[in-house]
Amino acid sequence: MRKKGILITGAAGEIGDALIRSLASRDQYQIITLDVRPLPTETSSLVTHIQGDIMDQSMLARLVSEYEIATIYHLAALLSTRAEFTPEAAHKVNVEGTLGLLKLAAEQSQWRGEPVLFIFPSSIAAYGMPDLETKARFPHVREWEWNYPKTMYGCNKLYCELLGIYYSQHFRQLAADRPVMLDFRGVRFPGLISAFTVPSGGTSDYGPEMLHAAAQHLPYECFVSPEACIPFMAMPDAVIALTHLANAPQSALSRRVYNVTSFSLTAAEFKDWVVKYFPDAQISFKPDLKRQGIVDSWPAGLNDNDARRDWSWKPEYDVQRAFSEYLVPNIRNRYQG
Ligand code: AKB
Repeated sequence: MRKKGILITGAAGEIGDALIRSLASRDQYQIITLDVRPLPTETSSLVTHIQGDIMDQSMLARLVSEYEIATIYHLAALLSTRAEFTPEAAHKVNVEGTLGLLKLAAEQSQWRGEPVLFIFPSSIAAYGMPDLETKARFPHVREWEWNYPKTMYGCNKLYCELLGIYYSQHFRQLAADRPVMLDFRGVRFPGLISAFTVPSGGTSDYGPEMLHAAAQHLPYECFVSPEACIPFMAMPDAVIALTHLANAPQSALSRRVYNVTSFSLTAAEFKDWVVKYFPDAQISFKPDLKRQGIVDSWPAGLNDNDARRDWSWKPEYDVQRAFSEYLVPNIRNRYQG
């Protein structure tokens, strides 16, 4: 008998950390995590961690021989800035890694006779606004608009959404009487801000970096201009989005990939919020052409009406509450400790 489990890939990253804490507190299934890195001690005691590469097919085969995977949260990815330095390596991890897991999930769905739930965090990087004037004219982009990503990471995310939809509709049947497909669901996240971890390799990182630097009394040079504007979300809301989408009845879903968002800020407004709580913060602006270009190509805001209607998505943290109740108290605690 295989043990039932939930698999989280890329578990040592920012979303992984928050998701493990949330699932471990209420899920009855065993949580199996996978990452090329070890997990921090605080979360490693909550799960069974496998240190390995999602590209390692024999490791994945061993995994499914031991566990019946009911749900996969596939978080592993090289983020937008890092992916621009090594685009082909990013393609390997982001696309080939996802393809391997989708195939595994599709096969497992047929063996189980029940769909494996495949939850995929996508990104605002799946969009590509052609210029700043168009970005200003479309402040709340819908899921099907401006799907012209400009980064390798954005191309990877958009394509993997399509692969997920493909695998949930077509798969070579292993047996004629078991035409069960996987259940693929994705969310397009804005820039995420955690009080407990600092991001690395992304382009929305300037927001959280500004805040974490200020809390440590460190000067910070922001790599985009004060006018640069994108949507953001506090990490607890990202976990709520993933778990609520996972728990939604399939009959309620009118699409497979949903926008979710919370608040949009320019880099100057982000700085103002940081300075409100850390008045001695030393934040200056020195735009990096390449990273500025990436942020300029992302929408200033998302329309998440479909998520709100279909599975009652609603962020708990607006900008005021995110700073005053989640970010600032926890970050202060972290660095004072
Ligand atoms: C990144 O900056 O690459 C990510 C994202 C917006 O998906 N945080």
